[in-house]
Amino acid sequence: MKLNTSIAGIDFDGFAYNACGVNDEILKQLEKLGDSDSAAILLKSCSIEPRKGNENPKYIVKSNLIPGCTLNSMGLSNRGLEENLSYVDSLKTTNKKPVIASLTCFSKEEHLILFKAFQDQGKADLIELNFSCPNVGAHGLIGYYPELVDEILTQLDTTKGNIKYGIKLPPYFEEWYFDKISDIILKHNVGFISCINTLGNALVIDAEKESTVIKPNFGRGGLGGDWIKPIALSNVNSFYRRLDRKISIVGVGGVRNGKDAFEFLLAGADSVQVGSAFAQESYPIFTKIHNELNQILESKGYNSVQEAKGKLKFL
Ligand code: RRO
Repeated sequence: MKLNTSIAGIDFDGFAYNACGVNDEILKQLEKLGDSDSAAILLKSCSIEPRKGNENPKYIVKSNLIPGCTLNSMGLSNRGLEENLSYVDSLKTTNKKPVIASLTCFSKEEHLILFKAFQDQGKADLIELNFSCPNVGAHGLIGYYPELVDEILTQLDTTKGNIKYGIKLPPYFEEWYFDKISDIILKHNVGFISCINTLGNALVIDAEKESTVIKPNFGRGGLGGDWIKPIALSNVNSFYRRLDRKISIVGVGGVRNGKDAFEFLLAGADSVQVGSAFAQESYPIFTKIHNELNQILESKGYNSVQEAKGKLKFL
């Protein structure tokens, strides 16, 4: 069975692709994604200027202290706007897969400049605005300030090009956030949402060494992987019930196998991104997830991902 889907009107040949921030900072890694079974190529969030990011150690990929999870405080390391524009250009000449640019910022103005640059270039298939980086101070988490989300989306000039955009959201835990953010999404021309980003400011302690495990920010960073899947599923479904099928939903958080992907599909996702499991299991993870999801759908008598979407039963 084909696991094809579509996000904001762009066709995807598969259901799973890389989550932002994992093996997507330089062209060589992005080209490898092109050669893999990843359904798309998502670039690392970029700022206008290149950034080295935080001090090492800043990324725990595998540890018995957090089995199945990762902890990062990369601090938005990226090669900057010019380099990322050239990556998109190069990937679009060598690849058929959708290429997704990701933008992040320290100010509203930076978001508007970055957005305009990718719109003017006109080569990326989609643009993901990262409103949820947990590692760059209070201002990084735009998603927790609905008025600021509304303001940025109001000021984006979407008339110049026709690239659809979406927003990457932080995990929410309160009903009013889902109501408020959904209203804003429906009010603007948002094509998709990706939820969730890592769980911010998590502290992992090595009891034996009586120490933190990463250096930045008093040892705190974004937690990803197995432990955050229930929160990601709840965010996907909370938006799915409010967005009235008008907006594509990309589920991210703890997807490591076909069953995880199927759970996100039941919750209402149109596709999934794979972060921690991709960091831990590398490029074959996409083939594995697609094969397993295929088997599950076939065994349950579904003929496409669309047939199973949002079919979660409530007790
Ligand atoms: O670079 C990072 O520290 C980072 C980003 Br931009 C993000 O969106 N999420 C994350 O966990 N780390």
